[in-house]
Amino acid sequence: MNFSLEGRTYVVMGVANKRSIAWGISQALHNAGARLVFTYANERFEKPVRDLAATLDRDDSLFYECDVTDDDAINQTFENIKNEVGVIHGLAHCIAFAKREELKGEFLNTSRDGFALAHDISAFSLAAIARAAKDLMTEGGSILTLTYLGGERVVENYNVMGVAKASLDATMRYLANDLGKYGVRVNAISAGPIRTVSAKGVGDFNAILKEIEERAPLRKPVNKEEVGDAAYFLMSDLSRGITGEIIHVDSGYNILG
Ligand code: N5H
Repeated sequence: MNFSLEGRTYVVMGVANKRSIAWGISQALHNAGARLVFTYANERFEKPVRDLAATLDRDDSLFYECDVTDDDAINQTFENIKNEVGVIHGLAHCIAFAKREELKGEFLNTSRDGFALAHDISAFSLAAIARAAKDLMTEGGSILTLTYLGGERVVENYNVMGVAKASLDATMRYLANDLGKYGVRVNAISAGPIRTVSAKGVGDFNAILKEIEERAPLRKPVNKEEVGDAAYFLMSDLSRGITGEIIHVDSGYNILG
């Protein structure tokens, strides 16, 4: 069995900075020998992504802007990737968005357009991307998305993003069912709280981490390297029997009542 990812190419969508879980995933896949293709939402993220990729000891990474709210942009991006590399072996979807003002207070106050926007970017985009990426996965593949416990149960302040994650989880399972016959697996990692750009502006993040330190079975928050290693497992042949699954990389926090 092949533990190495040498000779394989993986698309990573959603690196924002060095703290990003997407960057932890990129590093783990790179260390396993993979070639990486990065996509970013708009030009604001181009330089940070290129600068981070430049720290990797290989120079064949590729970079594409991809606005996931735009079907034409998605199709064009994967057309470009196809023309450049031909085949991809996996994709990490590390993309979510909700209006900052709807990530506090009561879910009850969620707006119609805020609900639609959160679902469009955080859940539907996985389906749109899977459809475009499937044609490049001619040797089978592994699609991975990032979810959070707030999609399974109520987590204070997560609000519309929790509802979008529930949709993402179901989207992941339906895609796993559709794509299994092509040898393409689709899974999610449910990471514990990590201080990323997503968590920026979350007032009581210290309190959230303290709760993990006191109550999670492993008594410590997880880091992006731990998520990266689980992603490597899901991208490798070691996980060849797993699809439609949510793997919690959260120090065991989700088992608590
Ligand atoms: C219960 C919590 C704390 C509440 C935090 C919710 C975080 C939700 C994630 C979304 C993706 C954050 C988000 O959309 C922020 C935007 O409104 C503003 N930020 C941006 O526009 C920046 C510049 C760009 C880069 O961000 C995006 N997304 O495009 C959950 C926490 C304990 C765990 C957590 C932080 C979960 C998570 O889903 O990230």
